[in-house]
Amino acid sequence: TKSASAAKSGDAIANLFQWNWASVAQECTTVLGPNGYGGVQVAPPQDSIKVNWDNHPWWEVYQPAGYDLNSRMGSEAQFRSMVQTCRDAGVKVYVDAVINHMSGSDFTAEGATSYSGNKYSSMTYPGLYTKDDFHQAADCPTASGNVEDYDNVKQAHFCQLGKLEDLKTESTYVRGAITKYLNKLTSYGVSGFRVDAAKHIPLADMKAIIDGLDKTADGTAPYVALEVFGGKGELSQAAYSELGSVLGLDASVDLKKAFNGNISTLKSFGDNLVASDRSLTFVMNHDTDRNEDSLQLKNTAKHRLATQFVLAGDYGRAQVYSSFSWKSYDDAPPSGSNGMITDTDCATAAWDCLDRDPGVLGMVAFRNSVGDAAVKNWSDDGANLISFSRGAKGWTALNNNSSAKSQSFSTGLAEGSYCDLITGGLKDGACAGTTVKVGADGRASVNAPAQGAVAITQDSLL
Ligand code: LAG
Ligand code: CA
Repeated sequence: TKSASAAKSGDAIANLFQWNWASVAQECTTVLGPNGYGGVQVAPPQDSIKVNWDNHPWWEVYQPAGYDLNSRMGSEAQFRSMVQTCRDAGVKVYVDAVINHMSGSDFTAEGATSYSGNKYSSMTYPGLYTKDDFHQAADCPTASGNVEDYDNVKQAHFCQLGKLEDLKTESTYVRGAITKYLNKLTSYGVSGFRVDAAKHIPLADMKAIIDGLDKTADGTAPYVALEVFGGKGELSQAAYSELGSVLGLDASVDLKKAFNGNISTLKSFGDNLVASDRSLTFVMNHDTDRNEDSLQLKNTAKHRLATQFVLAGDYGRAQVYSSFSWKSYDDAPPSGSNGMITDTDCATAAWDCLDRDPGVLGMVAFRNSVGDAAVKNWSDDGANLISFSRGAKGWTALNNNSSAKSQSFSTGLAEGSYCDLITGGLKDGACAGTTVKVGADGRASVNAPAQGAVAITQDSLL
């Protein structure tokens, strides 16, 4: 439902998945801050397992081995300095919080050492958790000990998610340890959390943890986006959205369908989804990129155009996914043999830095300029060419065809010559790229590029 618009100036978040801390800091200063992103989401920063493989798979970071912040993205000092650098650049930092579980029973057996140098073994993390802090076989109704039916409340909450040792989040001690970890992050300047596997944490436990969170450096409650897939009743997005925002996983499914089919159907985008002000909306994340529930990173043109659509629209808080390229499931970002992720190099094929694509930056500027103005003047040709305004503040057309389309559109904007933000906007009193002339009747003749967009706003008026 779109009624309560979440879209606001400065709300766009770049999801720099598994960029190391030095690279995140640099991106905040040189790209995200200057171009008007309001936030950055970073990969799980807590200590994690380090497998005895030649290559360290990306998913190590989803197996916590402790709550100190020495990880394959950098040291605790580097993390802390990144948060401060980003804040100084006007970019808030959101952390992926892995709090439902610790590491997998198939890796604790290795008796391995973590990135921080912590030694741990099955359900035993010295100084943090012991066996009593975990759900045991008796707590879980399945023979495998794993969640098998994701719609079964007991299984979802008390069984292991793919062998990951499941924390007793109902216990006062465990809740306290988690809250302490999250509040340490807040004390370093973190502004909120993407809560991993939130659907597997009972609602009451999730509420208790959220209730225990300290205010952020901005003086507000932390922003919380809970990962809740599908689900019915107590396990539904509707139930968890009482506690905060939820990840826009259904939105990403709808976007895939539209961009692989006909984007004219996006006229009703968001209507049957969780309320706009409760949705962290994105085209993909690291999971959906791999399981193909969404478009994928390798669908370069569609990913870019769909991201521009999310930024241009008024449904949800917009997030832009920017990460490393991968060929097989276990592939990690470029890393040293010690597993430490090396600096992001957007000039190489190893990384796909959509967050700094000029066309995406143009649409971030569009979003910031139109604020919470409602979608108006929708038009579509029924065949992958759509356009709409945001009140009388901005207008955009998106063309999901492999050829350019020229047409006259009703823009809802005042008469004038505007600079297209996608091709560079207004620079030193002139248009860096395309000029769009809006007539006295509000109409403009526009050539919408193949699999591309045009966007103008009140602030790009010549
Ligand atoms: C999430 N959301 O609920 C993350 O977004 C998702 O990426 C995480 O799975 C999952 N929950 C647990 O935090 C990822 C990988 C899994 C990986 C897991 C733990 O998608 O493939 O499982 O992280 O590292 C891996 C192995 C499994 C193994 C398991 C336990 O792939 O074969 O059984 O670890 O050791
Ligand atoms: Ca659980």
